[in-house]
Amino acid sequence: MVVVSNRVAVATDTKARAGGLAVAIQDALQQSGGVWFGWSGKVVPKTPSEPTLHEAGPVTYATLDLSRKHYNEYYNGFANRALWPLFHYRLDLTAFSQEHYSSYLEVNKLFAGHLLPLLEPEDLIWIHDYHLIPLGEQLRRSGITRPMGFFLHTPFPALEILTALPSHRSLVQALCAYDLVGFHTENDLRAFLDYIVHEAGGGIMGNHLIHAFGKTLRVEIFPIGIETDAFEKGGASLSRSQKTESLRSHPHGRAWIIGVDRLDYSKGLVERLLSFECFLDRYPEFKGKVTLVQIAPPSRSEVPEYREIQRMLETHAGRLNGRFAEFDWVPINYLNKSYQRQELIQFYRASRVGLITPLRDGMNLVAKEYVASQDPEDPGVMVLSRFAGAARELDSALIVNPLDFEGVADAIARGLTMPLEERKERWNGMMETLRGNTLNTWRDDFIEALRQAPYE
Ligand code: GDG
Repeated sequence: MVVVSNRVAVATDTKARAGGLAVAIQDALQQSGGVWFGWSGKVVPKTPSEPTLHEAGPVTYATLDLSRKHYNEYYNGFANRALWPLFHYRLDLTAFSQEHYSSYLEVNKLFAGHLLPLLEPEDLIWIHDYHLIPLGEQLRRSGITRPMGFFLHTPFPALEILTALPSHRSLVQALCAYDLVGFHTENDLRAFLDYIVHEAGGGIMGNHLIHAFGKTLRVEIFPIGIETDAFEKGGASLSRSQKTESLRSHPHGRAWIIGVDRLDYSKGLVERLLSFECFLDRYPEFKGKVTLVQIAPPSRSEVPEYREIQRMLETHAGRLNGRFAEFDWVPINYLNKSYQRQELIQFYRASRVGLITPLRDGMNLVAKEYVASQDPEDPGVMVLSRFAGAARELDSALIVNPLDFEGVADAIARGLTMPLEERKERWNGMMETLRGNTLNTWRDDFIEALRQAPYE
């Protein structure tokens, strides 16, 4: 198997440090043998002529440094200032530049060129995410005919949004070079099919197959899961730890509300703080009793829109704390840094409410992690945005519209006062889903579908 993603988690990184997705991919590669190819994360003055290879048992990690120009134009530019906002329905933040688009294509071509010599005749090729959409097409142009799959981790936007991108047609045509394209939800798949039928003049053939741009391919939903077991066990083993105890014995009977998000405008963080302000106004009896802990590790800080969202969050957190805090209580703990996964599990488990309110999200793994970390005998309540892919599966959460601040405020209050029986019932419903569809199920289902290619 050959996996290509923008960033590669080389196995020298300990499993504790690597994210769940990285571990799932590493495990699959360990079983089948293969290559994981992508950007090293390093930026150098000039594009290097060869990738760096690192052998770990049956797996070869091949990473390429990016030149400063490519980093600025491909990564910060087209991927994160055009595709990311557009795919998250933020036309107002979408900055299209022909120059950045050319760099995006150039890097995809560069990756294809360096990947070719590493391919074996029977390889299955699995490419991840919006940074690398044209990679499959580039490989096909070099004569590669073997099965290639692509999974999109972000939402796929509605036709009217996507067509605002000048290069929309070539992008969708590139997607159709794959044998299998996977999305998180029905919504994303529907938007894609809408484009195929109404913009590309293609056809839906049934049985997950479509025909467009002279190619037949399979398109299907594969909702990503988490390592449910690890979060359940992690939560249970931590339940008697000192930290969880101290978090749980809220001073003065206070309850925690938790949010964990990369600092990204798609996560609805400013709107979340405004909803929390609305909650304190509408339900003053909770003043002094509830604290919102918002963990927001910085992300993509070389992109101006990310610096702006950080500035706005600091302003609002400071304003709200100034407005409501007492000498012995602050309403918001805004933590602009990252924590170890075990620590996150403790925060999840100790929090009465998980407040997960993205404005748009492919899936949102935090929502699943919050649920899986709960104490079965005393589970917390999740308030979840209808615009997170996770809301499709976790529909016994309290589903909200993150732009309706009063609605979110009411849901927070309902979560904080929900009787144990109802909390348990809702939690059990969600756990059934999370146990049935884990990260490994997602990975294995995708690979199984890819094995059946080509579909011509
Ligand atoms: C993209 C899509 C889709 C966060 N802070 C810390 C930390 N995290 C971990 C969480 C979770 C992961 O990062 C974030 O995953 P999300 O799914 O919530 O969001 P994105 O990063 O935007 O992911 C998303 C996902 O891809 C998978 O397809 O669900 O829609 O946007 O696992 O726990 N982990 C640690 N410390 C932190 O401070 N250790």
